[in-house]
Amino acid sequence: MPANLPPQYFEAEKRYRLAKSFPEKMEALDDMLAIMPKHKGTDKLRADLRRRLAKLSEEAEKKHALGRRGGIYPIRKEGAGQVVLVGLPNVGKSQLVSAITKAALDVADYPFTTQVPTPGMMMLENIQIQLVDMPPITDSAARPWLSVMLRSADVLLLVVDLADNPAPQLETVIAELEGLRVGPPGRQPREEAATPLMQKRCLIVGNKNDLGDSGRSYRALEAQYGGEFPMVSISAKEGTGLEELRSEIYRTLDIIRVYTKAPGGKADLAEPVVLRKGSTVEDLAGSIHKDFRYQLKYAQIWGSGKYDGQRVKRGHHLEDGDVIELHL
Ligand SMILES: Nc1nc2c(ncn2[C@@H]2O[C@H](COP(=O)(O)OP(=O)(O)OP(=O)(O)O)[C@@H](O)[C@H]2O)c(=O)[nH]1
Ligand SMILES: [Mg+2]
Repeated sequence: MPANLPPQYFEAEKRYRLAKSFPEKMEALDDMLAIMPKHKGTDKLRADLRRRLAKLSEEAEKKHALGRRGGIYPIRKEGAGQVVLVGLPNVGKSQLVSAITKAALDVADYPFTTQVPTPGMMMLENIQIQLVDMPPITDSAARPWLSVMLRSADVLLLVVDLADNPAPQLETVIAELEGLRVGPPGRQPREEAATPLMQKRCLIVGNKNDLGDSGRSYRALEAQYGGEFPMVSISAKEGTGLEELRSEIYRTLDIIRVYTKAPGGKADLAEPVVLRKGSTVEDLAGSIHKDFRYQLKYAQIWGSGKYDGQRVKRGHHLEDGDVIELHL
């Protein structure tokens, strides 16, 4: 089957060949993957590009350029999901990440304090979620790898300062995202561009709700964007709204936790398997071992089955909290 690649693909490939730095190469590869039509004819090529991307990321890590401006590689994903913070300077991104993780970050009352992406882990019941504090999205020196980070993220937190006219901030952030070929689902890019927008789930965080007129500006923001985005109002400084933020992050990640058990045994509720919402018994089996997907005969389920221990087929949809016994 022919691959039928569009001309934009070859443009991205050219950029890849000419790229000198790891982030530039990775971004071009990422673009090639995004542009490539998905069908049987491109399966091999896609797998090959993915391998190249993984290898580049490994090499970049070996070089360990972290800390040097411009030579930074993306943060390795850890935990059940990666949440990347996006916002203008000084809105409180670093304060937010240090408030909900134990990461020690630089918080200061001047803009462009954060210069490199810095991860922190947040414990959410029995799973860990990675939050990545970022330099402001308007930091042009950070641009080559900002794009790589945004694309690898599972969720973007769009952080705005409620005390400083948040709606235009949000529009600037969304426009900057589009410039980096990333966007919230459902939005049309302003112009026809070579590379399609990679859609990312976004959550709006109105920060600094302890200040002046922030209540009113949050309500106005909600009226304008509430239908399109999930949103929360917090004060990272005073620690208010953080519980709601944590559960909103979980919801936006769109994941479920299920537990496996051996016949006759008990499920270990401290060790969930994290899957995308909508996953089936077959997906669960495949996530444990790729051969299990094919070897699976049936499963028994405690939770979303009609009765405990019910036999279900491989296509059965799982729900958060289900306990599964796989029979191979
Ligand atoms: N009143 C108030 N001030 C806050 C809050 N969150 C952050 N700040 C203040 O806002 C300033 C900027 O906070 P940072 O966390 O450094 O902001 P940032 O978005 O990481 O800034 P850059 O790294 O420059 O992009 C600091 O002076 C913080 O103390 C909040 O909830 N309320
Ligand atoms: Mg910062």
